[in-house]
Amino acid sequence: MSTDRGRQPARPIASVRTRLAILAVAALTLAAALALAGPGTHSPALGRAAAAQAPPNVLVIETDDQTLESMRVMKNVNSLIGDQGATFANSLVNYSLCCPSRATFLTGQYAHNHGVWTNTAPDGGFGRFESLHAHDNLAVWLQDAGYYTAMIGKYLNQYENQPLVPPGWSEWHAVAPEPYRPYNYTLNDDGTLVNYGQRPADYEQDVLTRRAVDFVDRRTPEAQPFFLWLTYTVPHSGGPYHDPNRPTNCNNAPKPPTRYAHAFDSEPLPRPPSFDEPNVGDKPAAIRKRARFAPSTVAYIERNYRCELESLLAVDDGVRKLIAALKAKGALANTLIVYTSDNGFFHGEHRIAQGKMRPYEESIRVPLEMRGPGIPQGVTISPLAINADLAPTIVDAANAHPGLVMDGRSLLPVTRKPKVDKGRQMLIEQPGFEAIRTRRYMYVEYENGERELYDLKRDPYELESRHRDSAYASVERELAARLDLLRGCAGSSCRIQRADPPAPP
Ligand SMILES: [Ca+2]
Repeated sequence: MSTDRGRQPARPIASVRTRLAILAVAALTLAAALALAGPGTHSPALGRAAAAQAPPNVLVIETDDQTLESMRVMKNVNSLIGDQGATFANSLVNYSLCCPSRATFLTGQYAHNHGVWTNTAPDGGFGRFESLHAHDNLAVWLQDAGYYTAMIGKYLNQYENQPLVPPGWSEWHAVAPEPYRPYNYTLNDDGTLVNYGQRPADYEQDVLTRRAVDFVDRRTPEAQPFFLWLTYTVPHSGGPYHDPNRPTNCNNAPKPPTRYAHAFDSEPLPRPPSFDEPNVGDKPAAIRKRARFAPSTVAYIERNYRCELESLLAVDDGVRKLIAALKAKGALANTLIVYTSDNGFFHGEHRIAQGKMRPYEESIRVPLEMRGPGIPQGVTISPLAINADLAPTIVDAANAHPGLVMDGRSLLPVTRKPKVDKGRQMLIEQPGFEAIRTRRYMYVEYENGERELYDLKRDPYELESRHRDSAYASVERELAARLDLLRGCAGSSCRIQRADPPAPP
């Protein structure tokens, strides 16, 4: 938990100024060339030069607790982002919990390096992040690189409008201190606290979309590129338990807008082989002690699942409106758009009715789709990605300079050449366990000495841990050695690539 680990020497301000000066000279040179070309003429070569030099806008849309499985209902996200760019089929998070995951987004670091260990003080939450990284995070780096930066939605847990606008943000629209209320919440507009009521038009996700569309409308005529982090708060559940608007069957569950009140009323709850897992003898005691589900528990999971999907349709509408706004302004082609979630969620797999913070796939896998300059259209990327890659990707696209040693890597090269990936070794960690996820295996070491090992190629639902299977002894030894290298890694030592150890016949 060293606080200065991974810290680079302070950036020389001159280098930022020099870079801005070079950009300005380049822009002037281009303007002069365009003036010589005369009005009405069009030079494809100059067009390419301008496109190559203009830093892209960056729009990151992040949901809260959204599973990969739920992406099947996000028709606009899939058709307007994934189909127009890259869909990452195997994207993970280092620590599947809101605040640590968002701290990773803002630093490009794994939890053991960024030091935000949970959602609440003293080891986590906004206060912990701010004390460690207030003046050195993605927003600050992008501002230094000449970007206009904005956050709309939920910021880090326990952010309660102190300070009214944190450093690094040119514009600020945070729902605080209670981000999960669909109605009757407060929005902090650049330091002015605005209270929203309980009319259908006050529905939080739609208000966030309106703020974001307004932002795009205002900022896209500007030459200055923008970075917008739009963080919706669904499908996370949240109070109040009784809302004035339909649907009442989603009280005490994620709350959809009235227009989607019953869109998934008859949607069946997915029941993969791991649902209410019949035999958990291979699993740690925390799972073994769980009883099979009572019918009332299954009904609860199903209702919650349906309300989640309905609430996500509000986000899907928002993405359609945002893309339309960018297109109308001619800014779509030069905007890097990223869609993701901060962590996954359980819906009954392995006898876990709800929640996250476990090493199983449902918890650590998240949606990740991106489109933008240089990203090929309609590609599916099977190599592993992780949330620590997002900051490096954005820094790469924006030509910014990170103040921290980042643990992830830019995803832009792998979208063009998936074969550059030789087998990434991802660290999954949180208090209580550390794990290594490779393309084929998941190996977990718990603090109390328990172990799990899954061969995901043969057992994608993680039904049978092989940690006591002698046929897998050499696989386990090798993964344990690799995990030893990763648990204290920083920067390049987190990015080792190895082929998977061979599985037994
Ligand atoms: Ca979350």
